[in-house]
Amino acid sequence: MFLDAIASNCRANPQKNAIQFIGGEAISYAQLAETTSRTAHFLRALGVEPGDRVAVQLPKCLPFIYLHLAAMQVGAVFLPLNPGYPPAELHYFLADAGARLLFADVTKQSSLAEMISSLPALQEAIFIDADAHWTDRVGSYSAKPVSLPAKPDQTAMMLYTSGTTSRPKGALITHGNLTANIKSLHSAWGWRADDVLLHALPIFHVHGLVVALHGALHAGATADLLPGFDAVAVLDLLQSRRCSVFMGVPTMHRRLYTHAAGRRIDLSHMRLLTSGSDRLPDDLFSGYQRSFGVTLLERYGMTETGMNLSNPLHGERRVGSVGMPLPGVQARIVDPGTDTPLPNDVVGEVQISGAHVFAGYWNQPEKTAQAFTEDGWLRTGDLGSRSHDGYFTLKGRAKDLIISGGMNIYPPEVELALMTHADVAACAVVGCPDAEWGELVVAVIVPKPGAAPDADEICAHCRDRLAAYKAPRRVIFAADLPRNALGKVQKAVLRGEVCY
Ligand code: MLC
Repeated sequence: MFLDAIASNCRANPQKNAIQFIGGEAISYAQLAETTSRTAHFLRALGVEPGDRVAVQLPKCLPFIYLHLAAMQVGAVFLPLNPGYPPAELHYFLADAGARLLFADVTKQSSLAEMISSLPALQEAIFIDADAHWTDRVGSYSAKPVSLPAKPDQTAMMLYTSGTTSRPKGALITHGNLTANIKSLHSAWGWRADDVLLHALPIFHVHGLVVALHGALHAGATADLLPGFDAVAVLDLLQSRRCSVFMGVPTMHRRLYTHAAGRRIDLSHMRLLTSGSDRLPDDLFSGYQRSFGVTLLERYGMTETGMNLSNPLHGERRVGSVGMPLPGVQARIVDPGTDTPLPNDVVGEVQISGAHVFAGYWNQPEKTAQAFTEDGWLRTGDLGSRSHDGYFTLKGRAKDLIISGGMNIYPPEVELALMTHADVAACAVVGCPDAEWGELVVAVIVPKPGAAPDADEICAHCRDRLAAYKAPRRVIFAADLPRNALGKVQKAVLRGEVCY
C-alpha cells in the first residue's frame, strides 16, 4: 500500500527531507511519520472511525498533509475541498458526504458558523491556523503508528467531480487504486529517491495530491512546496534548488514560457517536466523545446482514475498526443453508442480499465452503473483516437465541460447559479478558447422582460454561490438563445456566435 511505502522510506532514510515548504518549515521523513501518527491518534481521540468522512478545507499547508495521511492511516475517508468554495457550495459537499469532521481555516470561522450548524452528520468543525505549528496541536498524542492496515478495496479518499446532469458526485478512490496508480507512475516516469520535485499545484485535486505529492513521497524523494503558483518564483527555484521534476497544467507552462522570454533559463539539470489536466497546445510544446531545450511530457488522467495514458520517459514524446497506456492500464477507443472497439485512427470514446479505476460514486449506484460498460470499462466521456503505433490523441469531449487553467467547470452548475438571479429569464454557459487559460467561461443571458441586469453584478452573484474560478469572465446579454426543435440550447451554435 502507498502508506507502507512512506513508512519504509522513513525507516530507510529518516533524516532526509520529505517536504520543504519554500520559505517555511522542512520536514524529514522521520518527522513526517511521527507527526502523521500523532495526528492519527488525535483523529481517533476525536472519535473518527474507519469509513468516516474527514473533510479538510485548508490552504496548501503541512496540517493538510498530516491530516490527509493520518485520515488514511485510521481507515477514514479523506475529503479534500477547494479553499475557494463559498459557504453555499461547501454546504453541499459536507451534506452530501455526510462528513463527520471538518478542518477549516480559522479565518473562515465566523462565515461558516451558521452553515455548519445545519449539518446533522457533522460532529465537529475544527478551525486551525494553517501557519501555526501543527506539532503543538498533536504533540501530546502517541507517535506509535496506528495499526489499522488498510485493505485494497477500502476507500481512502473521496474527490468530488461534477456531472453534466447532476450536482457534483463523490468519486470513491480506494487504497488499491492509489497503490496501483503510484506504482504505475513510479515505473513509467522513473521516480528516484534523489529527485527534487517543485510542487506548485493545488493539493485538493488528484494532480497535485496523488500524481505529484504521493509520487515524491512514494519514491522517498523531496517535495519542495510552494503555497501557490508564481511563474517568476518557479523559474528561479527550478534553477536555484536544482529541481529534477516539475508538474503543471498548460496555463502554468504558458506563463513560465512567457516569463522566460529574453532571459537565460537553464533547465538542463531537470529530468522530467510534465503537463496535464488539459490539452497542451502544440505551440507551447514546440516553444518549450526551443526556449528551454526541454520536451514536455504530456499525460492524460481524470479524478476517477488518476493517470491513464502518458508519453514515454524514454522514446518519442509526440506533439498533440497524450501517449500510451501506463503500466497496468488498458485503454480502448469505442463507438460510444455500442461500446464496440473501433479501428486505429477512428475517433470514438476513450474507455479505461485497470486496478487504478475508482470504486464508484458515493451514494449514487445509478450514476456508477452509467459510468461503466457492461464489460466493466470506464466511460471517460472524452473523445479520441489511437494511432497504428499505439499513441492516443484526444479530439474533444462528449460531455458539456469547460477546462480553464486545468480546472474542470461544468456549465450546468454555473447556469443553475445564474438562474437564481432575479433578472435572468434564461441562460447558457459555454467555454471560449483562450491562449492563457485554455478556455474561459462565457455566460449568455436572456434578461427577464423589463429587467436591465448589470454584468458585474451577475458575476458577483455567481461568486457568492460558486468558487471564483467558475464565475463567468464575460457576460453577454441576448434576446434569445439558439435552440433545437426540442427546445435544447445548441451550445455549438452559441459558441460560434459568442467566441472570437
Ligand atoms: C484562478 N482563477 C481562475 C482559475 N484559477 N479562473 C478560471 N480558471 C482557473 N483555473 C481566477 C482567480 O479566482 C482570479 O479571479 C483570476 O482567475 C486570476 O487569478 P490568478 O492569480 O491569475 O490565478 P492563479 O491563482 O495564478 O491560478 C491560476 C492557476 C490555477 C493556473 C495557477 O488555476 C491552478 O493552480 N490550476 C491548476 C488546477 C489543477 O490542479 N487541476 C488539476 C485537476 S485534476 P479574481 O477575479 O478573483 O481575481 C485533473 C486530472 C488530471 O484534472 O488529469 O490532472
